[in-house]
Amino acid sequence: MKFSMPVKQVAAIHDLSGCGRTSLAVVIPILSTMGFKVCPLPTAVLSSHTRYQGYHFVDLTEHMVPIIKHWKELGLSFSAVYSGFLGSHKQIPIVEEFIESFRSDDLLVVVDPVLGDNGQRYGTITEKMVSEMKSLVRMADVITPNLTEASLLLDKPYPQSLENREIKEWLLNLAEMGPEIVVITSVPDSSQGKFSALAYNKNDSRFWKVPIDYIPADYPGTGDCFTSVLTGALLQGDSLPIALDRAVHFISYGVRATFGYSYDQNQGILLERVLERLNIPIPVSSYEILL
Ligand code: PXL
Repeated sequence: MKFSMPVKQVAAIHDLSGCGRTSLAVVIPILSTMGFKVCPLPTAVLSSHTRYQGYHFVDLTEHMVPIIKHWKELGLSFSAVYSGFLGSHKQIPIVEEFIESFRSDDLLVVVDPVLGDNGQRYGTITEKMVSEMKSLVRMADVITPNLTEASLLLDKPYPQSLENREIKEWLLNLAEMGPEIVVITSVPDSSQGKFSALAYNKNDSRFWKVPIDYIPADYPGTGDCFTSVLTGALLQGDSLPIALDRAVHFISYGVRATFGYSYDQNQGILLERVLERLNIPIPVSSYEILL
């Protein structure tokens, strides 16, 4: 007998960090709240994310293949594969093989090429990881680099600001690498004080932009929260601009809910305070089409 699957399943390929709200610690609650079952394939276990000093890091590369083998034996299938922080460049071919072996017509492949932020690579990210990540993004339907990661993938210097014309070129260049949908987050506007998330959809050749007011705080894990909401929204059937809108406004709300406290920013946004907002009808919509 073939079992029915009342809830869509997402394979989430990320690390598990015990302190700070990043990776699986935010991916699972967000996607669960949005109605999806998450099957975590952990890439590493860390005492905390890498922005804290002195973190303990356990690379799980050698455990991934046996885990995947067991999943195959169990007959698992997925509506989406969503990868993020990887523990070693040796995991890239494993993730590629995973995607190939779970491919189906309606599998959504989301790759967040987690490499760095604010113009810097994260502590464990090597040059080899950057070059291998260029190969993984080819297999994705959707990629969501921040501006630092986009510059690493395109071998361009990290820019202080970008004109719309330039950011469109970056989006097109990334789409040429393979993905149908490219989203770049944390893009400073040339007009001061604003940041935006921008997206390009190769299918209809349209560009989208959702601006956001700048708040002078830097919370780790917001990229993971962003891509989790975007993935959940796309799985729920939202259009790209609405999914982008929901992801940006969720982060913005989370940052505002957190910013008023005197608080260790490395703990990330107070996700527990804002999760339920994921289930209210779209409260704000501020997307623009870039012509
Ligand atoms: O949020 C991205 C991320 C994921 N995983 C680990 C990290 C970071 C960012 O700092 O250190 C371990």
